[in-house]
Amino acid sequence: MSSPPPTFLSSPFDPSRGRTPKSRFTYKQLSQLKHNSTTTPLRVIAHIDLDAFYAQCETVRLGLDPGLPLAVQQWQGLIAINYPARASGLTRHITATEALKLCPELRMVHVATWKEGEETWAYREDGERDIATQKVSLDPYRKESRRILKTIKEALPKETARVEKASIDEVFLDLGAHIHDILLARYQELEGPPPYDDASEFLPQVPSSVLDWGADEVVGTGEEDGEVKDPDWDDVCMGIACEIVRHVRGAVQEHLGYTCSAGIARNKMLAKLGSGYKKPNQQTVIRNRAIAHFLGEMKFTKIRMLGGKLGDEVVAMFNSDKVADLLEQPIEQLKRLGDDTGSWLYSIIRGEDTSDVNPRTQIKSMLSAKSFRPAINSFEQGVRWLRIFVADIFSRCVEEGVLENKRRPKTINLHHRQGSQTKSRSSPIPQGKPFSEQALFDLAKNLLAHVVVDGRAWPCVNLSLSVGGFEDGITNNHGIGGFLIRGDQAKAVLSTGITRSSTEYGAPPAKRRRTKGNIANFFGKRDGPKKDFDEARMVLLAGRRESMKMPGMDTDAEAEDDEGDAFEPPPDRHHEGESPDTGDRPLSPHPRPCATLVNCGLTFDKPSIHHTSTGTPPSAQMQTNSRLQNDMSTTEPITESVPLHQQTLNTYFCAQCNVRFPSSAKTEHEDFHYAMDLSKEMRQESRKDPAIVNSGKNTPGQNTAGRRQGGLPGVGRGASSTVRGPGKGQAKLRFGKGG
Ligand code: DCP
Ligand code: CA
Repeated sequence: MSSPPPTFLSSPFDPSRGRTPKSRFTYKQLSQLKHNSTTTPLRVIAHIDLDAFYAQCETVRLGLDPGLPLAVQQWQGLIAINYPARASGLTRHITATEALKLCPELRMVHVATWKEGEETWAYREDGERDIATQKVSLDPYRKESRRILKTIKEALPKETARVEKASIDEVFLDLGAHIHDILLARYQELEGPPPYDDASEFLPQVPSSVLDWGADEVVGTGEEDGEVKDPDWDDVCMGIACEIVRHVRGAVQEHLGYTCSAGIARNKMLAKLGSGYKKPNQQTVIRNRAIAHFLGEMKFTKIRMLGGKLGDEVVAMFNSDKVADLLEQPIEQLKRLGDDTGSWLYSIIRGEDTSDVNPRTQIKSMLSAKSFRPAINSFEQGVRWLRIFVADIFSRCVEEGVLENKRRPKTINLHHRQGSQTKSRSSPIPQGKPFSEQALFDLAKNLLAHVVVDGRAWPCVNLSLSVGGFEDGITNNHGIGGFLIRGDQAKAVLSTGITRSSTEYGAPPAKRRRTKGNIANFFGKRDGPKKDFDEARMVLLAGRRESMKMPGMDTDAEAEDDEGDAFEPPPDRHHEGESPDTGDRPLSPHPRPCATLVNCGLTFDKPSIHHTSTGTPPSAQMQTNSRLQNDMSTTEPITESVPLHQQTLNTYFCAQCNVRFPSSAKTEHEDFHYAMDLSKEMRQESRKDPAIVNSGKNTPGQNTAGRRQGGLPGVGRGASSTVRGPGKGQAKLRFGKGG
């Protein structure tokens, strides 16, 4: 497909095009380049991708010869393999043992791990590693990723650089504005003004007939006379881009010792295909004149977004994975995939993509997760893992500048997977007080306690913690406002901001189950669960007592300021359907949470959690598992669900909830009611606690509202009754929208 560096010959005078030969491009299109327009045909995007990234990180860190085979190991698997090792036939995901057989001289470096009780991750010797008690840390690679990004930015002029971090080892560059500056400096004839001051006038012809592509891989046109045609300004732009990218890659190698590959083309889709075309340490340019040829020979499953389910669907529908075959399909045929998907596909296989290079490189969320083999079985074990997750996340937050209050997350989310069911709990992170590891840990523990108290928490096969909603911090919050609780902070302080979502059956509550003996007997039969439940319950109770002692709790005037967001439910991606996935997920197995849910004692921020409804798009019905952007953790919580049709089989009816459940969930559901009743007791108990008894100004109506609205036992609106009476500000402290 590729051809030797082309040599362009000057075109002779072309009478068919008027007196003076002109470019195909206009002054307007040239000026659009300056503004990084996504539609100008002169646009140039580069995609830079580090070669065997983690492997290079280890080679650089250990000062090894990059010519020697090296692989990065994660437990028994290999997650990155350098090119010398690939030459021996090693591929990702073969086991370490298999790799050594293929390449006996292979150097394997195990990723760093977090270990409970230690303040940071560490590289450990073979004997010190334990999959059961440790978790992988990608911090060293994130750190290198940041250095590389910084170097790339520094290699570009500040005024025109437009860099998007696409993943831990990839960036996109929109080179338009930079190229525009270079063009005007090199070719004075482009300066303008355009003839007759008309921006739609064509540019003069390119004066040179030869473009120097250096050692770059130049994708050919596939036409015999493809290279005979004169270069136009789009070719010149590509040539300049090649120079820029060569310089950037050189800087990364020179300053940091990393090699990378790059693709240069008119949009992101093509640039990304280009960077993977020749590796390692090479750059490939796909000129506009070569696009059709380049794509025509390609499998469309290599195109971004077509590598997964959608690609499989297209293959199945058209019985081919070749772009060339799809090009023959009229748009109407492609629209069998849906109007929007069909139109998108029609354009993308023709090399059209106007997606923007988005320079926003700030982290939006962070995730720390672990899959357990074997599963874990107690609250205590879960809490130990939370310690590790919190240490991991907190150290990343520190790098984000939380201690200087530059940025801080607003929400904390816990995902817990038991069998095929995933439960999620989230709560706001108090914004007015210092962000500390302990505070984060307490919130995390509280979320897990909620999961446990809800019942059916063990055995747990996957646990993950994430923080999200990063916002720029307020550097001076030491004024009076800093000591007042308001909005999200108030919610978290009250421990009532916990939002719940899960694929578990049922939830609802109401009356005490009386038939199975007393509490001690019930749990006495199952020693573990009882202990577990008690521990979780203590955490919730202690957390709540603590929160009641928060300064500012008895302030009502200030709460008035926060009219807008006081006690709004926290953002919860599981409720907002942020996932890009649509259409192909099964429906949530949730029965509609019953209206009495919030009367169950253990109450929730939102009275309604998940409604199963066929009238809304699946993406909105499902608690989805959005990819956490800019977070490169390899593990993500998985949400599973049971198709709706299965819900009607073998069911039993819970009169307390007025909801039908699968028979298999009956015992659990009864336990659930039981747990709810226990929580109710907790609430009553806590009301007797002087630390949280209100100052006497709340009205009976408030307590009722508290139960109705949700929150921890005895807290919620009832807790706001510990705040001095329903003053002016108090009237605005409402829970959620759920009424
Ligand atoms: N990675 C991982 N698991 C995967 C894919 C990637 O842990 N399934 C990690 C290891 C890689 C890094 O992400 O080094 C970047 O992924 P790439 O797909 O870019 O692969 P490499 O950079 O290793 O190789 P290449 O030279 O092909 O880009
Ligand atoms: Ca890579």
